[in-house]
Amino acid sequence: MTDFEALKKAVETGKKNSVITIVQAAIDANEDVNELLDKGMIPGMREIGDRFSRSEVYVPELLIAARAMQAGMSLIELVLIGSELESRGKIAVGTVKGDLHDIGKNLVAVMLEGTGYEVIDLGVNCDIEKYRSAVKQGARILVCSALLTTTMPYMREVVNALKDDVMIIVGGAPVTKAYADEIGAAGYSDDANGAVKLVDKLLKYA
Ligand code: B1M
Repeated sequence: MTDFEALKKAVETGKKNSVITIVQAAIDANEDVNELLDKGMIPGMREIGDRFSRSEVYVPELLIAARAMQAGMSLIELVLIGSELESRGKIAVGTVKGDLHDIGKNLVAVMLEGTGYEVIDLGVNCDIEKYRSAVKQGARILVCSALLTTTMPYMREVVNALKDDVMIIVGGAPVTKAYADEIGAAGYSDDANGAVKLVDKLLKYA
């Protein structure tokens, strides 16, 4: 059984090899990979973020933790999207203009792929034209992620520009349901599982 505290600490302190070892061992033992995320890896990222807020660590430590997190996520991704599912349609995911945080956005993308959606990953720093390009490629829903209070307002611009063409849903640490309602987004969720449930609901799979 995974030692979630050790996994959390390994992410927090950026011990990439330890993260890989712990995650691979859990996968080999057929453990629930969602628990690895929810009880170990995501709390580890939260902890390093809190320490950053208290000026106990700086950007390099955040980056090292992010690399360790991504290394674990790439193993989990192989499990989540390993099975061939019939496509439920195209969903585009992207972090808004000015924002380079992609771990949460990648998690949403992996969960969507794992449940049968075809994901168009627009990456980070997405302007309206980038989101529009996904609509042209047939995306049925745009998922906008923002992690900074300074970049969150760009979601309103995306919604204003594209809401007549496609459904736009929003999320990310500073985003709230009230904000999503205020800007006229089609929906909000506070985590990756919730994003999948929301997409299922909007496309009437649930
Ligand atoms: Co930055 N950063 N960062 N950072 N960083 C935060 C966000 C911050 C809260 C840290 C802090 O001060 N405590 C703070 C923002 C403060 C604010 O705006 N209120 C901050 C800051 C200030 C900055 C810089 C400005 C620092 C600087 O340079 N001085 C800078 C900005 C760069 C830029 O974007 N222009 C910066 C840079 C970085 C790194 C590059 C070093 C690195 C990112 C690496 C990467 O992403 N590849 C980084 C990191 C790692 C963080 C923290 C520590 C962790 C973020 C993370 O990955 N969390 C973060 C602190 C924190 O979040 N506690 C912080 C784990 C991830 C799984 O959670 O992304 O929230 P999250 O995703 C969740 C949900 O939000 C949701 O699902 C996921 C979980 O299931 N979700 C959605 C996300 N998108 C969704 C979309 C949906 C639905 C759900 O659509 C429907």
